[in-house]
Amino acid sequence: MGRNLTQRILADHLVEGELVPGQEIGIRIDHTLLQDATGTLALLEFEALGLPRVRTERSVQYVDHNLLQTDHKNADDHRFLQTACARYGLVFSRPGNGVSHQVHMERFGVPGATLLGADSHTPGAAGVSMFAVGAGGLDVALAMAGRPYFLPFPRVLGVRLTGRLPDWVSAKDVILELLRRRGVKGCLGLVVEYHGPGVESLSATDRETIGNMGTETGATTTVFPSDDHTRAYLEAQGRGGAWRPLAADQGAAYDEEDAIDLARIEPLIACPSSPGNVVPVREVAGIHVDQVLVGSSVNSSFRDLMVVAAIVAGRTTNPRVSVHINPGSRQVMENVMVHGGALNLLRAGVILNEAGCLGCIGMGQAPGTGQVSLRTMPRNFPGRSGTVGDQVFLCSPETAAAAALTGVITDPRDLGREMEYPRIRDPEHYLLDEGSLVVPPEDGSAVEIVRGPNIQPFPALDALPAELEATVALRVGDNISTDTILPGGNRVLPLRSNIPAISQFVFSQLVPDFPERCQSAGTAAVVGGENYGQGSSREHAALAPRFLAVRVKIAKSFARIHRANLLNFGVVPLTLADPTDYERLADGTRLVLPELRRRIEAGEEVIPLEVAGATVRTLLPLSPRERRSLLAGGALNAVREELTGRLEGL
Ligand code: MIC
Repeated sequence: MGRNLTQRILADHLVEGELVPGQEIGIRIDHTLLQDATGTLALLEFEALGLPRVRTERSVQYVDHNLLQTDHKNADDHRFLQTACARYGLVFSRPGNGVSHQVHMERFGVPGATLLGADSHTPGAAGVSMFAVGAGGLDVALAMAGRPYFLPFPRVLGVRLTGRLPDWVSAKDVILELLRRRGVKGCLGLVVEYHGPGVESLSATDRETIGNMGTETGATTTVFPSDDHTRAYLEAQGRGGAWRPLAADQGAAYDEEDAIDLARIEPLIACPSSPGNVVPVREVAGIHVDQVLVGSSVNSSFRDLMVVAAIVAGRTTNPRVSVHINPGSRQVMENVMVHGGALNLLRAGVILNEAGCLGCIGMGQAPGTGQVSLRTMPRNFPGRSGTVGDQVFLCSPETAAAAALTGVITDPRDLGREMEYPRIRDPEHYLLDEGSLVVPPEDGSAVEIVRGPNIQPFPALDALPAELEATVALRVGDNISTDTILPGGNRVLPLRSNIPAISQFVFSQLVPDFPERCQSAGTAAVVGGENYGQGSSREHAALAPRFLAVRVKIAKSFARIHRANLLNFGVVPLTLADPTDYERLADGTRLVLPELRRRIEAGEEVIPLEVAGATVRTLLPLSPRERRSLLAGGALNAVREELTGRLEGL
């Protein structure tokens, strides 16, 4: 039987393991990307490996998160990143040049190549048919060192697309439809591969939208075929030579199947405070809106901005709504200017911001108390906007533009009574801008890396002890995101290169005294429900608690990237064999894990916990590589041990 496209790309990049679902495989990584909020730590980790230069085809460091310069910290980090890039051979994308996802697709994306990014929305590069996966910074640092990326060989969900999107409905509604059907953990362990006749009606940036936000379904990544749209996009980017056609083999099979008739999709919206809380826009129409944000991580392409510009052209946005545009890249903005969009937006009262993540990660643009914010971004987890008790809805640029005009949530199809739907065509040739991409020198060995006081060394992590005794410092519920474990936002993000300082914010949204609880516990545990750690790839959500002495996390189930990050930093991720045992593990419960080290060394997968005279069964399925990392106290220790004496062999 033929292979689907996911299997073809993975087979092409396989360096370890076998293509058997569930088995761990190692794949060769062609490109890596870092952004500044994850990149400082990742570069410190890369540095700890002691290599002179990255060993990938292409590694890029973007500066898109920590853009506000309210004191020395972000500027310190940017200088560190720029000098480290010159030293180790990464391209440096300067602040203001744009969001990693958008710029990478524009300037570097290659169909069929693998991309590992320290940002969970990396799968946006599905827009140019990359196999693009989000991971913790340490995994990306190891890929930069030329090591494979390890993942369980995924099951593939084939989504057959038919039909064509109606007027006023766009790519965001397609991914919202998948989220409506499957929720935030419906695609855990799956790669979502789109195929079928409907694919050809979606442009490269439409596919980027679907891939980027596909992360919110829990999927490992999203894959699209490479076709004439892909070629047209790459040619318009002046990179037609990078194109090659790619598709599943004839008659390829999928592990699971779904189908979407694009013609039947209607405008959808994710309500507060989960991307999985999706309803038709008409069901919430009429709710007053205070803020509209278009752009950032997703829906920040030329088409997305131009459709808003066309809708508001010649009108004034509602005076009680603050309307912002965050372009995906400087190049996008330049093209919007050339095609007249910027003037329409400005004259309508829209605020044009620099290209970057901004409000998407709470870096500015926080809504006021009790205010409703409509955003085209991929996430609306509680408090992520920077405002406690926030009311953030996620929708398409069309729905956002309609609310910007009317001041209330509005089904954009209602605008059709007064105007024709503006179908935006991508330019045949974009105005290109590579001026903010700093290419590293051939030999960077003499470059001095500049470390301001905000750059603290990577903390030392000890190996797993023979036995663990811990106290439950906090028990939380289902679907806890990494935004809740360790917030983003303007106050916390600038501390990403300073683990002692950032650790003071762990669980600060839920309890004010988490660090003190850990201190009095000596060794601490955290207990979670289903899908613990969903959302961002930030490895700080594993490392900062570890720094506070959290050595064990026990949950009903874990999100993919967070589980990998826990193992990377030597935190034991135990899954409850019987989910009802969750009730026994309240705050303050004392736990003993007898002979933990011996059991893991022996490959035992059932780990008993002694709790108040009873035994709770937990599960710890590990690959040999994960086992080594956990025993060593983290992947960096394990790799260092492996490298000792054989650095050249890497
Ligand atoms: C996000 O959308 O949560 C982020 C900000 O892009 C993160 C990365 C981070 O926490 O820095 C992500 O998704 O990985």
